[in-house]
Amino acid sequence: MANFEELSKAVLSGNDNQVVSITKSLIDSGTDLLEIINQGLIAGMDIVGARFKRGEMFVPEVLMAARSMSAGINLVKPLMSETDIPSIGKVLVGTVKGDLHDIGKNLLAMMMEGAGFTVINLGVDISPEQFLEAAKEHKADMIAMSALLTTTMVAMKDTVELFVEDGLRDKVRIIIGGAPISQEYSDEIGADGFAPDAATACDLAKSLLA
Ligand code: B1M
Repeated sequence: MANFEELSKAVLSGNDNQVVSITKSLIDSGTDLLEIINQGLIAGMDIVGARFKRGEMFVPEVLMAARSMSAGINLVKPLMSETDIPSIGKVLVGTVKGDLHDIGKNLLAMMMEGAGFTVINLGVDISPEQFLEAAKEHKADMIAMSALLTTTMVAMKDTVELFVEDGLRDKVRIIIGGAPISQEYSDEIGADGFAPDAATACDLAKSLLA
């Protein structure tokens, strides 16, 4: 019978077909659905996150692993009721206004999903007003903003300010990242934190929502 270790190894190697067939076999054998997610699929992505942080895995491999994990999650999720699906918190992910770079942002969204967050990927060129509206609409616990240009990173400051003006700042954690971003900048604009990479962002988000 298929086991969790085989499933996490299949995620680690980004093998969609294997992930799908092992997940199906676990479902068919009556394995607890939450255990398939936590001990197989997310466990695999945890290893991916740790290896990526240590520089032992690279962006394309991480994207493949995340995609294969999603293939497994997509089989399990429809069989669970909304309340049975575990979530550490709801996070809106987006690239800021004027900025079209989405590779790092998509990596972040996939890794956060793999870490157990409910992720809504808003896309690119997201204005402060769009972040605010989406935070209200989805009752988000956190927004994670990405910026790759020195000319667009200022939109992060505008977004934090808009959340303050609207009175929502105390209810929503805000984390930021991207090539030109630093902890110093995060402190300067009053965000809750900065992460240099997607795996560290997952740890930061977990610590802020714990
Ligand atoms: Co652009 N670009 N680009 N580009 N581009 C850079 C960023 C640049 C550094 C290249 C250079 O000049 N050396 C430069 C910025 C200079 C600056 O501002 N300091 C630049 C420029 C100038 C531009 C244009 C203005 C070029 C032009 O048209 N004259 C233009 C702007 C368009 C716009 O956005 N309005 C532009 C366009 C493009 C393409 C469309 C061609 C393409 C984007 C395609 C796409 O995203 N779909 C592109 C690309 C590919 C790059 C480079 C080469 C690669 C970026 C990337 O995807 N890296 C980039 C140079 C470089 O970085 N070496 C460059 C891989 C990705 C995984 O890394 O996004 O950094 P990254 O994400 C990392 C971390 O930063 C972090 O996690 C990831 C790793 O785990 N992270 C977060 C990211 N977001 C996070 C959010 C978090 C936490 C961590 O939240 C908590």
